[in-house]
Amino acid sequence: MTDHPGRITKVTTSHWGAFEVDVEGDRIVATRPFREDPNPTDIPDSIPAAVHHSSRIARPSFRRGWLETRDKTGRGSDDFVELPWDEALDIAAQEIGRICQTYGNEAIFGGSYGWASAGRFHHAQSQVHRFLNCIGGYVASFGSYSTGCAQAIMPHVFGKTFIQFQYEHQDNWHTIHEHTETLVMFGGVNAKNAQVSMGGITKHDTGPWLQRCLEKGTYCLNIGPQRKDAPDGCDWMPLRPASDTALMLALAYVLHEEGLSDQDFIDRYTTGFDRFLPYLTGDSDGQPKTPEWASQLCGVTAEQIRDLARRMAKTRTFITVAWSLQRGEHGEQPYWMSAVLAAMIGQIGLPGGGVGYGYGALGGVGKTMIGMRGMTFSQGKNPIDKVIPVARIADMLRNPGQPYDFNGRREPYPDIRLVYWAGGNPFHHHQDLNALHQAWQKPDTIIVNEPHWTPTAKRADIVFPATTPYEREDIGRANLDEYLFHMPKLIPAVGEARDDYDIFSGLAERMNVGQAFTEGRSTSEWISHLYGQYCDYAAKTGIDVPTLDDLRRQNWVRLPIQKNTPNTTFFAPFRADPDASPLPTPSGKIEIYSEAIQGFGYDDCPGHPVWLPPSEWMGTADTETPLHLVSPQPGDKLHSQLESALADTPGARPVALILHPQDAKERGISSGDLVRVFNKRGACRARATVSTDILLGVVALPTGAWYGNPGDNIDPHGNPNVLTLDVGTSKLGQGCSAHTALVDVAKL
Ligand SMILES: Nc1nc2c(c(=O)[nH]1)N[C@H]1C(S)=C(S)[C@@H](COP(=O)(O)OP(=O)(O)OC[C@H]3O[C@@H](n4cnc5c(=O)[nH]c(N)nc54)[C@H](O)[C@@H]3O)O[C@H]1N2
Ligand SMILES: Nc1nc2c(c(=O)[nH]1)N[C@H]1C(S)=C(S)[C@@H](COP(=O)(O)OP(=O)(O)OC[C@H]3O[C@@H](n4cnc5c(=O)[nH]c(N)nc54)[C@H](O)[C@@H]3O)O[C@H]1N2
Ligand SMILES: [Mo]
Repeated sequence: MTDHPGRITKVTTSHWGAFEVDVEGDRIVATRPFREDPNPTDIPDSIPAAVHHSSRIARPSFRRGWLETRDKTGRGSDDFVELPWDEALDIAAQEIGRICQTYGNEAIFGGSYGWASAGRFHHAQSQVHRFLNCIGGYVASFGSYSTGCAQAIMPHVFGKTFIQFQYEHQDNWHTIHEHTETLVMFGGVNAKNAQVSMGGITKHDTGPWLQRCLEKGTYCLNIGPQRKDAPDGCDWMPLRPASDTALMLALAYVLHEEGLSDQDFIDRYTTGFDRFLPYLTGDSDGQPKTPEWASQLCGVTAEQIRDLARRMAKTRTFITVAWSLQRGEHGEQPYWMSAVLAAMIGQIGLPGGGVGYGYGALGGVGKTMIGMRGMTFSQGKNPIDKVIPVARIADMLRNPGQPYDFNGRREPYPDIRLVYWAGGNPFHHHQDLNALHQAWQKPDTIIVNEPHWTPTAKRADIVFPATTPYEREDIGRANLDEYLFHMPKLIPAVGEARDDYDIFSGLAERMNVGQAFTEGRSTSEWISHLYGQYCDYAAKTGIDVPTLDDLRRQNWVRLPIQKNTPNTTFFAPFRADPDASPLPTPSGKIEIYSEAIQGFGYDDCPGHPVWLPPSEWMGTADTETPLHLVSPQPGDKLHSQLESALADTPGARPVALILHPQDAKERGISSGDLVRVFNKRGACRARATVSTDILLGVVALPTGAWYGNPGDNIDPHGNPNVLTLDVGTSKLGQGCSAHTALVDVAKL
C-alpha cells in the first residue's frame, strides 16, 4: 500500500479462509478480506492483536514443582521457570526416554486432538505423531469430537465409505437448489459455522446458497431448539434437544400408517425393515410410535408431525442432519433413524432427495471438487496399536487397566505416564473440565507445544512455545476448497517461539532418531518435497498447478476443480443397480437392522434405531436443574483460538448466554445481566441475552472461553464445559456428549 511506506501486504489462508495481511517491520498491523470471497468472515479481525498478545509464550517453560521435585499436584497452580532451548530440549528428551524405558511406549498418550492451524507441512498433529512414531509409538485416539459417534455408527448403516461420503460426495448446493422442494434441517444449517473448514474455505457461500433456495421457493424447515440455527425466511419447528429420534420415529409411523412409505425402495435397497417395523408399530414393545407419543417427548404437536410427514413423502425432500445431534448421549439414534426415515421416503439416490449430514457444520460441505490428493507430511507407522475413542481421555487417565467397550471390542485402558499435546486445547474442548482437571493430575509428565498460555499450557509441566502460521512458510490447500495458497512467512517468530517441526527435530536428535524424523530435510526442503509430490498427483489428474517459485510469486491460484453443475449423487449408481453397485455394508444395502450391532449386545445401542432418552434432557429436568444447556460453536472465532484478543474487548467476557424471556423473568434476569450457570459438576459466569429465538426451557452458551484456574469456584469467562456431561454417546460410538446437560441459571 503506497500510503504506508514499508508496509507489505500478502494473502494467507487459515481454517476460516483466506485474508490479506498488512505487515510493518516485524508486526502484523491489519487484515482485510480476500477479494475473491463474496461473503467474507470477520474472524481475521482479531489476528493482529492475538499474534502479538501478551498471552504468547515467550520461552520454554517448566512448572516449578515438576522441575524441582517431579511433583504432580501443582498443575495449573504452580508458577513456571524459563530455561534456554537447549537445556529445555535436553530435559524433555531425557524424560520422554525415561518413560519409554521404564513403562514402554504404551504409557505415552499422543492422540493430541485439536484443530491447530491450517497449512500442510506445519500441521501440529502430523508433527507430533511422526515424532512419537519415530521413538517407538504412542497411544492414539479414534475419531473427532465433531463426529466421533457418527464415525462409528454410520459405516454400519451406509457402509465403510460414509466418511468420504459425508465430506465429498453428498448432493452439492447446485443440486439441492435445482431439485429439492422441501429442505428439512435437523439442527438447522447455520452459516455462522460454515465460516470455517479444516484447512480453509475461501468462498463462504453456504449462507448465499440458502438464500437462493429460499428465493426460489424451496420450503426450508429448521427443526431444533434455536431459530437462528437457520437464516430468516426458514420456518422454525422448535424442538427439545435430544428428542429428534422420537420425532423421526413418529414421521416414519405416519408414512407407514398412511401408506406413504416407499415399499419398493425398502425391499430393493434396504435390509431389516421387518425387524424394525414391529418396534415402530409397538407390536414388540407395546408402544406405537405415534405422533401423539412423540409430541409429549419433543414438544411438536401431533398435527404438525402428520403434516410434515405428508409433505416429506409428496415432495422432493432432502433431510439434513447437523453434527450436533450426535454430540449427545445416544447420538447414534437420530443419525441412524434419519437414514431409515429417508429410506422410507424412497428418494435416496435421486438428485436433491434423501439425506445428508453436516451442511451447516463446515464451509465446503455441499461443494464438489475433482478429487486431488493433497500434500501430506507422513506420520509414519505407529508400532503401538492401542487407540482410545477420542473423547474418553479422562476415563482413560482415571481408570488404567479397566475395560471399556467400543464398537464391538472390549479392551483395557492403557496406563498413561506421559501426555504430549500439540495443536489442541483439551481444557477448552473436553466435557466436565473440573473432572478432567482431577484426572490430569495422574500422569508423571505433561508436555505441550502451544503459541499461547491456554488453560492446557498452564496445566502442563513442560511448555514449548510454538509459532503461529504467520511466522513460518507453508502451503495451504484443503480438499473442499478450489484454491491453492502459498502461506508466506510474514513476521519473525514472536519471542523465542519455534516451529513444531524444529521442536520435534531437536527432541528427535537427542533421542537418536533425528535422521528418521527429518530425513535430512530442512523446512524449506520439506516444503519443496511435499509440493513436488503434489505436482505429480496434479499432473496425473490433468490439473495445471504452478511451480513452487511461481506460487511463491503469485501467492495464490484458483484451481479449475470445482464442479459447478448438479452432481449425480453418491447413491445414484446404487439406486440404478444395487447388485452391480452395492453399498459397502455386510448386506450391500442400507442397514435398517444390523446383525453386527445386534451381535454386540449393547443395551444402549440395539440392532435397529430406537428412542433412548439421555440421562439429562428436558424429560429429566427437575427443580435443581430445570434447563437444558446446548453449547454450540462460537460465531466470532474458531473454538478457543484468538480468545485472548477477543476477551480484551470491554464487556466481551463472560460469554453471552441465550435464554427465553419466561425463563429470564422467573429468575429476575434481563439482557446484559451477569448470571451464574450451574449444576452439580460446576458453575460459570455468563452474560444474559434474553430472546424468543430459543425454546422455553433451553439455554445456549457457545464454546471457546478459556477455562479458569484451579480453585475458581466459578469459571470466570463462561466455558460451558464446566457444566457438560463426560460420558460416551454409547458403548458403540463412545463419542462426546457435549449437548447432554441440565443446568440452572441465577442472577449474580
Ligand atoms: N461443550 C462443547 N464442547 C465442545 C464442542 C461442543 O459442541 N460443545 N465441540 C467439540 C468439537 S466439535 C471440537 S472440534 C473441539 C475443538 O477443540 P480444539 O480443536 O482443541 O480447539 P482449538 O481452540 O481449535 O485448539 C487448538 C489449539 O492449537 C493451538 N495452535 C494453533 N496453531 C498451532 C500450531 O501450529 N502449533 C501448536 N503447537 N499449536 C497450535 C491453538 O492456539 C489452540 O490452543 O471442541 C469440542 N468441545
Ligand atoms: N465460527 C465457527 N464455526 C465453526 C466452529 C467454530 O468453532 N467457530 N467449529 C467447527 C467445528 S469443529 C464443528 S465440529 C462444527 C459443528 O457443527 P454443528 O454440530 O452443526 O454445530 P453446533 O454449533 O454445535 O450445533 C448447531 C446447533 O444444533 C442445535 N442443537 C443442539 N442439540 C440439538 C439437538 O439435540 N437436536 C437439534 N435438532 N438441534 C440441536 C443447537 O441449537 C446448535 O446451535 O462447526 C464448525 N464451525
Ligand atoms: Mo469439531
